[in-house]
Amino acid sequence: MDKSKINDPFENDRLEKGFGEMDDQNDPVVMVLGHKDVRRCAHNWKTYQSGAEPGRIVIPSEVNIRDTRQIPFELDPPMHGDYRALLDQWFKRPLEAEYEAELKKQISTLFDEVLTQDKTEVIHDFSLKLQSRALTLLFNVPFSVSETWISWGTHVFRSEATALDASKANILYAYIDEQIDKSINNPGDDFYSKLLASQVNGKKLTKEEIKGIVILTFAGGRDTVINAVTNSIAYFAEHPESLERLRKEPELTTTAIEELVRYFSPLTQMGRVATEDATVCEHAVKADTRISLNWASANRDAKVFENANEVVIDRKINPHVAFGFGTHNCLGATHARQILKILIHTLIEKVESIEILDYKENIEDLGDYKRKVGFDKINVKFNSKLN
Ligand code: EMZ
Repeated sequence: MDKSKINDPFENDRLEKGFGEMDDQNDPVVMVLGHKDVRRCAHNWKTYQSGAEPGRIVIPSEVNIRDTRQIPFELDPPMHGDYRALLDQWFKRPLEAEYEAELKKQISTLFDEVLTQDKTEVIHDFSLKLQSRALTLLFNVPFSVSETWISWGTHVFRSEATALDASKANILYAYIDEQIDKSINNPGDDFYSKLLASQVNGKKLTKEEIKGIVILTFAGGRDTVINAVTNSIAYFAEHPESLERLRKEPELTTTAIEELVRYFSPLTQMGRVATEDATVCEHAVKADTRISLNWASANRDAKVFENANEVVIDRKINPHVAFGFGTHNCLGATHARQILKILIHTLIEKVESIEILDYKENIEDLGDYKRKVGFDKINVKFNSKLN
């Protein structure tokens, strides 16, 4: 029953001192580990800023492979709010009935594909396809475009050989430039055209700003969604009793999703840069050094979550921070939650059981801390409900 488990390597340090330390390309990070402290620091955007050098608040830092500022997440208030207000409308579209119906169709078709197979490699043959195909709805572009996105693999900045892959990043940048130019010449109903026609504070967005928004849309919800989907499949493979419970009580789905997202915490942490000398958990943090808001650790804080290391699918009170906290909470959360909801509903409808055949874990290396975030590969057999 251990295959779907996600460890919590931060527990000791969270209990003993409340923070952890790691190096990242000679730019050290003080990780804030407790739920209360994470929320407090996330709130304090004046001292812990997001609008630092582009790429620096990401861990591993992307300063060497990216000059474009990702918007809105690498901006601070009040500018952040101005862009966020524009984007929020677009990113709430997954709640529309037509969008939901299309997503349902996509996920249903994908299940029909894998249910005929003796063996399915979930990452590449299920989750990556699901994520890329669903993204065509968010971009409002033709379904066929997803083929190109699938060919980029699970992360747009990382490859198997290297944690930061500049040549891979350049493929994405060139692609986005091309799509923006296409929409300039031939405007339509797609996301690029929408952004080109938008204004923030009475000014049209620049091409560079649009590029920053689009990079975030591609990169921010990619490996995170893929891991959330894959980890959910692994969890239901090992916990048929949870699948049965949801079959009987489908109204529990929303609660179950929040719990799975808390437990998996697909994005371990997000950085901030201190604008002044500060103190975190009695630990001095110098101006212009980094802290991180460790969502994964906060989500296992026993002061807040009873049985924090277990998936309790009917957990009643669940103030998790898996989608971040405060003004920067995840822009793609509505889309991600819809994906997981339809994934679970379709699973209930079509799948009897899932067997894990073999797998290789994906372990994030954070110096002293090794955290499983999901799988590099995992072969399963999906058994159809009609059999
Ligand atoms: C950045 C980040 C955003 C970063 C909410 O997270 O996700 C990472 O996967 C990307 O590499 O560039 O978009």
